[in-house]
Amino acid sequence: MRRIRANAIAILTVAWILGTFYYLWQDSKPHTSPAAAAAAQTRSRSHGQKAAPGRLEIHRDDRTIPLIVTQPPRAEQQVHLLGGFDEKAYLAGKQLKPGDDPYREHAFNLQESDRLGSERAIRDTRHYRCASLNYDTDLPSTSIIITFHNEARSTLLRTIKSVLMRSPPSLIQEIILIDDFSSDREFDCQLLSQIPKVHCLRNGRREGLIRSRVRGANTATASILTFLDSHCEVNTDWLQPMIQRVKEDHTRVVSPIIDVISLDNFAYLAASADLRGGFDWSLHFKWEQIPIEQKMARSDPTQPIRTPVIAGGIFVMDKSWFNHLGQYDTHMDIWGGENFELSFRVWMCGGSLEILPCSRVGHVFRKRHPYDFPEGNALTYIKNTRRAAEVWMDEYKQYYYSARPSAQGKAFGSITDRLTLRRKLNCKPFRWYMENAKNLNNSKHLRLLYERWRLGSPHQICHPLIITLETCNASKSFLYIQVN
Ligand SMILES: [Mn+2]
Repeated sequence: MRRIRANAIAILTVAWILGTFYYLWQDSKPHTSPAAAAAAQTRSRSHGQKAAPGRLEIHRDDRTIPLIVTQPPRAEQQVHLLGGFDEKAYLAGKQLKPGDDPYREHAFNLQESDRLGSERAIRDTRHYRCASLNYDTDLPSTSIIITFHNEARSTLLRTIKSVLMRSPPSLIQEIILIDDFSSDREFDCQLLSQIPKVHCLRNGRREGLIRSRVRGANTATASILTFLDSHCEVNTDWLQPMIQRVKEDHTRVVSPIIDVISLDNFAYLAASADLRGGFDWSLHFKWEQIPIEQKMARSDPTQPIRTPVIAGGIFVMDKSWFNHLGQYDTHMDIWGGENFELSFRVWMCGGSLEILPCSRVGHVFRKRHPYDFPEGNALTYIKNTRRAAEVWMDEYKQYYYSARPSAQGKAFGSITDRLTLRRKLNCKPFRWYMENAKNLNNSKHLRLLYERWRLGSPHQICHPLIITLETCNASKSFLYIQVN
């Protein structure tokens, strides 16, 4: 009898252990299921590069604070926040006409955005422990830089107002708007400049995100730069964690967890706190699960998550560090690829990248770019990513070209200046980025894979950092990367 009971206990224990391992293994797999891929696609910055994602699936974290973030400001606060700016007149100046397709101009439901108004209560999506963290009382202030091109008035104003409502006023030195030559919007800049702390610059021709941001950074007067997209809503205490980390170490470049604002009904949805930035060899940004070892080592959910790349739309960086590292590659056009160039450069030239789980900013993720690329969407993306690959990826650029054969022979301009910069800054090789910034050596698993590759294992392992399930077709491979 006793033996039977002991056997039963042993069997149950083994089953429990196997179950636990299966659960962890499932959890650490890259996005392979359509639902996970759809969620990843929704969160990815590749607005409209691929087919539309399916059902929106967001990890809802029950441990977050189920509270409303803010009460709408009272009338006297409203005056204080917006000064002489006439919000009603501004919003009424450009409205959807009856019968117009609400998605046509902005690739999100404009009718719903307009209906919401400029301030609303949203859910505090942070882990509950974030609310009890303390930050220095003497944090330096920041210049917020927002570039826009034909942005809807209601989303742009909501971005600006959420910053004013949910940041300690002493931390906001100024909000710099750069109107990137929006069509028939000559007056937007003039009107928005009436809001206290807001300055607006308008480009005389279409420059794109990259040169517009550099223009904004050059006029910024604070020692810390905060780049923000033009269709966001910042959440409670979004700014303090980021400024604190940059104040402690000016070489850190930090970004928030980017929550999802539904493009259909503008619902504010919590994003998973277990993701970091990644990419495939064709240089498409992807969200990926934090590696299992790193996940298991995380005992405190408020701790920063080191990330190989950032999504690029929202981040905080010390201004002198931004300038020291060569700002941006200003020969990149319109949008795309600049986040890889910046991420590689930061890691390889002595800095680091982090996602801070206690900072949350909502963003409207879209399925397509609502604006035109003068040179065409694909050509611009190729030019920009090719510049990033040629300057930073050394011998690894061959993987980029095999994943994106159409990039061969496409013009990408001169990279002499950027190569000179790389030499001047004495940046490490891309191999170092792959092996150290992603910490190959600390992973037994990857070391094993490396050995198998070195000994000539066929098919599955094309390279220690590229693992495929089928053949060594680079376009189907994914990068197995990690940072501890
Ligand atoms: Mn965006």
